[in-house]
Amino acid sequence: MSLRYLTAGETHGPQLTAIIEGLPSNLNIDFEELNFQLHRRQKGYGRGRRMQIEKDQATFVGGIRHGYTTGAPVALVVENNDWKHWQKIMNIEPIEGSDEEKRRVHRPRPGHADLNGGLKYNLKDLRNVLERSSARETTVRVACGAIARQFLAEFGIKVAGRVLRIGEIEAPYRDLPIDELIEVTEASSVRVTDAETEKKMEAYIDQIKQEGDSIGGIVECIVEGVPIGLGSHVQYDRKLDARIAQGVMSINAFKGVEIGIGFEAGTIRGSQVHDEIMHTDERGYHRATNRLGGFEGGMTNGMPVVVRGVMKPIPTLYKPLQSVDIDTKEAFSAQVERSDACAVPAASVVLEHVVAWEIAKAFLEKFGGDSMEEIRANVASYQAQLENY
Ligand code: EPS
Repeated sequence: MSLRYLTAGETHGPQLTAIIEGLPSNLNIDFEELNFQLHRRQKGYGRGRRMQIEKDQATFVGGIRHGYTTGAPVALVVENNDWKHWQKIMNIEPIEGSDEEKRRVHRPRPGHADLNGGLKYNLKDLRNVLERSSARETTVRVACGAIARQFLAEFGIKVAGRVLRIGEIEAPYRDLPIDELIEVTEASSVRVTDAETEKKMEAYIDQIKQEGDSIGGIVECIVEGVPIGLGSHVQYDRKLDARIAQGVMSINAFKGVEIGIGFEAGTIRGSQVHDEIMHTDERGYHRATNRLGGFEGGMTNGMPVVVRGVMKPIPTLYKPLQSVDIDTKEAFSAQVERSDACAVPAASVVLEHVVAWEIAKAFLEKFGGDSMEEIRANVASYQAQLENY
């Protein structure tokens, strides 16, 4: 059975819940490290007031005993502190009260799921759509990804992320060793690698916020230590780069994904794109460059996996956009809602965890076993096969 998870929960409901199926037994879970990843997602310059209310922590309610997975489904919850302000509005049982008291939403925000979801599910209160479509859900996706990340770390695989652009401000690209990249971006309020860009981005976000607007950007994830041969060329749904692309596109507000140089590959010649093959006793087969971002034929080639994604500006704006009231069909200017002016640094953390998840899933498909011991033995045997090739 392949690794999978499902999530449930609303942004202003009591909690978010995830069930993970397919983890091997005897994986040691570092709870502090997992909560640190949740904390990283909450940070970043440009976040709104909600992040001051939440202190995300995962509580495990199944599948782990004395710090180790048992092979059973892992169930976890992250509570929403903000729920205490929303108990009546989000009540599960029917309650008496006016539309206002229930904070019924009848004015869809352009760029959100509100209108499509309302029409599709025949819901006259668009809150039923927006509560679930909120990016709050990425909290538990990061929790699941953080477990994938700990699994990958057992095999020397490391994951890093960074912000490449926020609106008009592009960060200079610094090629840093992965540990340094992790350290430097962690110290930055906008997850970039230099202080000058950080200052420029902060000032830019302030300006955007002051103007009642929001801004998106481009983020990158790098995964190092991935073995050759995860994914497969033989079937469309086994190509790992394609599965990563799907994962990335499912992150709230993401509108595009690139592997390696991505779209630039359509603007330059083949001789400038493809990575030449080398071999040394020390490194075995490797590539002279890594323009293809660690993938050829839908399979990893042993070079770092490099994935980029673009996030559109958050659609909840203080500056109103034109929309139509679903009760009256009359035009109105969307109402003001609490929001983040910029969530790009947080999105970079989400990207890391979504990519880590897909890689862990493919890793388990290749080296699958029911326990960590069985997987380790399978990895060792494959490594011996590569060495004798
Ligand atoms: C979000 C709206 C804001 C964000 C939220 C995503 O929440 P609220 O409606 O409560 O102000 O803070 O993000 C999170 C809560 C989070 O944990 O990232 C949206 O509409 O997508």
